[in-house]
Amino acid sequence: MFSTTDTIVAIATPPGRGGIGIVRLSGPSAQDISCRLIGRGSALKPRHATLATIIRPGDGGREAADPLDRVVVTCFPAPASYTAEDVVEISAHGSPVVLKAIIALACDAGARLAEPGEFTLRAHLNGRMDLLQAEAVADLIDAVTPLQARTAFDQLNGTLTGTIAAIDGALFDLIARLEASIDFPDEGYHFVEAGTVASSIDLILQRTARLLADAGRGRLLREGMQVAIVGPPNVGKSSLFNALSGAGRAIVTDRPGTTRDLVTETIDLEGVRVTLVDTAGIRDTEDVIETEGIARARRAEVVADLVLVVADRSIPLEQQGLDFVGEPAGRFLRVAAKADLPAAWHSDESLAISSRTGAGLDLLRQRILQAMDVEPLSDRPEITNIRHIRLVEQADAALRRARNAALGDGASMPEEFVLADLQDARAALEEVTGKRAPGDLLAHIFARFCIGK
Ligand SMILES: Nc1nc2c(ncn2[C@@H]2O[C@H](COP(=O)(O)OP(=O)(O)O)[C@@H](O)[C@H]2O)c(=O)[nH]1
Ligand SMILES: [Mg+2]
Repeated sequence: MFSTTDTIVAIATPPGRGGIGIVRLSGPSAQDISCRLIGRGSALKPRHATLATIIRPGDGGREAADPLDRVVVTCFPAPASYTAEDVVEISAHGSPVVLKAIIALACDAGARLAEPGEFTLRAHLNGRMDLLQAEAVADLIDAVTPLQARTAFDQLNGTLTGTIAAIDGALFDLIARLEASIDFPDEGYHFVEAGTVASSIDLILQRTARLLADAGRGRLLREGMQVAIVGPPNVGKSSLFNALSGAGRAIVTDRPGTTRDLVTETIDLEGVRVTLVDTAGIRDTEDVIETEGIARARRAEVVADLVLVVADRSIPLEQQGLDFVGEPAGRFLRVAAKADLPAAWHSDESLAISSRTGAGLDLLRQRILQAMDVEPLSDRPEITNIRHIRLVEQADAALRRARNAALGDGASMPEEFVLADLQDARAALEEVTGKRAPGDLLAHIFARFCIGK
């Protein structure tokens, strides 16, 4: 991918202004470069906060050297650092101008701008963390709900790594015994009997099954779900959006056709990250902007995990072009809005709510979770990332094939077939942790990171 022998630098804190902004360097020259920035002759004391001044060097002529900022410099010598290389963190005042100037000075002194995720990539390549832990770093940073953060931290902490390692270890053991049987057929004894192989595989299958049992929940927890609010104009969609998100993001007026673009807001629904999408009311219109808004609304409806179809309960349904007859299909939930006003219709298949009084909103939140098949996410699923889930499913399928081959026709077990399937299962598991990773996998995964991670 990119060179791992040079020294990289990036702003590690988020864009914008703050009390503190951190510039991070990693690589063989990290200490030298930072000492040059602060005009220090002697080495920095490891893991010690050192107060220093960043000096912008003069050009020896008209421009004199001048101080840039007062900073705290901390050096983490290899290998006890995030990347397992020499790392220096410079905590400056959190001003983008100051931080960019420090980056420029570091580059003048021989550092290179880090690529997205390059610090974590180095941590992985240097054996500090496996691939799934590196992915958990990104998940932890991206977490929106506390539960998402906790599951990501579990993975970073090594829970899933441990589970995978245990399965891999059992596989390794079984493969070794089978290989011995094949390699020494004349020794006069079998290292494993056919029946034993099948039952050993069953034990391993129990572990993959346990892991996969939680996968659906885990995936939902990690990825969250998208809920689109659709319906005719002026029925109270934007008001419902604001009530559920607790923010006044969407404009509410009594004029139909107010919402013309998609408005989204992410909320925490019992630990699940839900992205609410408010849409333009669907109607015939000549207005080009509104027409585009309606096209976007239709697309949002198609991609959403769940669609709230909203109607105004104080106006006859026919006038709104909706019928609400029969059970709604799985992905749709009917909402009868403005329940605080006198009702013009009633439907058992819809949920009455009022954004004005808040009536029915708690029930609606529950219905949203129910519709998505989410039991309360009180305990933490071990596996959440679709890449990991697919690979464990592959391993599980290979194990099943191996077991069937082992059971084959009893006496004559085709050991080679069993072995090949067991090797496939191992390969899949090793791709989860990155022990075995196809060429472009790392590039693909780390491209998701931001610069400075
Ligand atoms: N009485 C009452 N009026 C509401 C309620 N929700 C929305 N409205 C009013 O209905 C009008 C349209 O609301 P809005 O949320 O913009 O509807 P949208 O066009 O579907 O997004 C506004 O005048 C709101 O004040 C409600 O729960 N009760
Ligand atoms: Mg609206």
